[in-house]
Amino acid sequence: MVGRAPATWAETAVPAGDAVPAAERSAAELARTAERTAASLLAPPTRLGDVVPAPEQVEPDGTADYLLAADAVIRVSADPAAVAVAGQLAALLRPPTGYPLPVTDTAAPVPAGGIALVLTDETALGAEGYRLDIRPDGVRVAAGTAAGLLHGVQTLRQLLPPTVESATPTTERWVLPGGSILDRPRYPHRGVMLDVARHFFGVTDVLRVIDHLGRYKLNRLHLHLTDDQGWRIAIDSWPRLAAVGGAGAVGDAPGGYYTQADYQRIMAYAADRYVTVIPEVDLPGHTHAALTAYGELAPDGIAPRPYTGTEVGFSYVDPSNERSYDFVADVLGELAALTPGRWLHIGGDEAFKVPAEVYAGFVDRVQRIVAGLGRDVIGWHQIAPAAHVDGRILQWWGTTGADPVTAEAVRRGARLILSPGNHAYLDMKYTSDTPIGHDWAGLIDVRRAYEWDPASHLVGVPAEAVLGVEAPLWTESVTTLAEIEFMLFPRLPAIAERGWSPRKRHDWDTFRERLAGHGPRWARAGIAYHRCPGLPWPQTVPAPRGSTSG
Ligand code: TNX
Repeated sequence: MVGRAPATWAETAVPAGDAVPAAERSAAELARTAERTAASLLAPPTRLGDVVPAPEQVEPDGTADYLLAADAVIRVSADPAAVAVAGQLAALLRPPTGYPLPVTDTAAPVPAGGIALVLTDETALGAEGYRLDIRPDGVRVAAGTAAGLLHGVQTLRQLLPPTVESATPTTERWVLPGGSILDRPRYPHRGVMLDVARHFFGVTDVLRVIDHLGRYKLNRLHLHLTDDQGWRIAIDSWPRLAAVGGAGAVGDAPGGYYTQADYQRIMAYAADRYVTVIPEVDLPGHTHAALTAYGELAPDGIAPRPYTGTEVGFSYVDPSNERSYDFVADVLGELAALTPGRWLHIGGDEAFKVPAEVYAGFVDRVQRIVAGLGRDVIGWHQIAPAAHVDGRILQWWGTTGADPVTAEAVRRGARLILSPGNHAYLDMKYTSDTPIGHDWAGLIDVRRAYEWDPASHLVGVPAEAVLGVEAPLWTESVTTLAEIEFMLFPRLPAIAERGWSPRKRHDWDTFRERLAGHGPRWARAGIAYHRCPGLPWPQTVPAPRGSTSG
């Protein structure tokens, strides 16, 4: 058994080391000890309740810590999806520990020793829940699904010392705090939107964002694939969309687009991590890039020059032209064929130049095209006035907390994803001196990202209509992966906790402590997080790449 860690990390003394006098140790051993000492000083011992998002139930047992040994085995139920999750656990733990951690699928009913991932028929755990038991003689993650097992694995990762984020072997006592966790999500939809249209981000950047979602148990990646400045997905039946419409971006930035093979790589990577990708083709507005490629869709029939500014609301495909519906059907048809998930997002925001009735008629037709493809439609809340179709979802991005038209659409059967601009828009600046970002929806510091309740946010909308939360990152001013990370961290985990944890577990005072404790993990993982003022960041962490001090 492993001794209990001190109550606060400020009390952590430099480890006494083992019994061998320093003079007798090899230089390599000393170096390793020094590294371990530094690592221990950088991070407090992790407690069972230090998880973000906060688990539903946490029962620490100070007598039951588990020490991961060099010869530990990962045992897993003989199910291909569960075995794949065990492989992901091994892939997370092998680099920092240097341990072999073989995966074996000879799971006994109550496996002894090592880490066991067990599929159970415990229905209370639902589609994504898990139960975690940490005892001196072994660790057990149980879930009804492989997705639940993976969430349990992410919790385990957070409970190990921050050096678990190292890419190379580190000398460390790989201790997990003893006790039990029972955990299930509050909402089924917990997402991030990435705008790859204003600035283009390549496949590897998107895969890294998917990893970030996984850390915080988010399960939807909404890709904003098209906008005035760029069209980012190859469509075989309309090849100039990407070839011509994808050439530019905001300002002088290079354009780009995903080939269908690129897109499928993203789909496969996301699927392996139980993240569903929701592709968005923004219609009928935000379509200038498409019009540069196919002038026949423009109201005046003339292809405009590319647009590299950041104004909105000026472009639209012509709703009175039948070719526009061929275009929509072809594009959405190809996307549906490439996308395993159940949803297609049709945008619908800021079509300021299309009269309301014409707009509603256009959205009606596009919704029927989506239904004809066997998918459920999502649109920004501006599509509310259009007819109801089964499974219709509106994404609220307003800042007022009240909208009778959206509430009425909900009464007609629509459900809601909440992305309130004044809490969940991660393109907003943290403070007025944040170097990138907008402020039209206000300044959003971590506390503002955290303190709102999805269930009661929108007046006239019952809690049962809310499917979950989503944090959009528009990229007019975001140009690199480091800038993406700067805007996401530390606010994304705040939104994740809103979406995952039960209402009763939301608490700013404990959240800010838990969150700041993740700083050393992000630093180790090379995440360019924003060390924003107001959080109790451990002071000794070296400033991470690309972050500002605070
Ligand atoms: C509004 S929110 C937009 C986007 C901009 C964003 C900037 C929404 C559905 N449309 O086109 O990028 O503001 O914050």
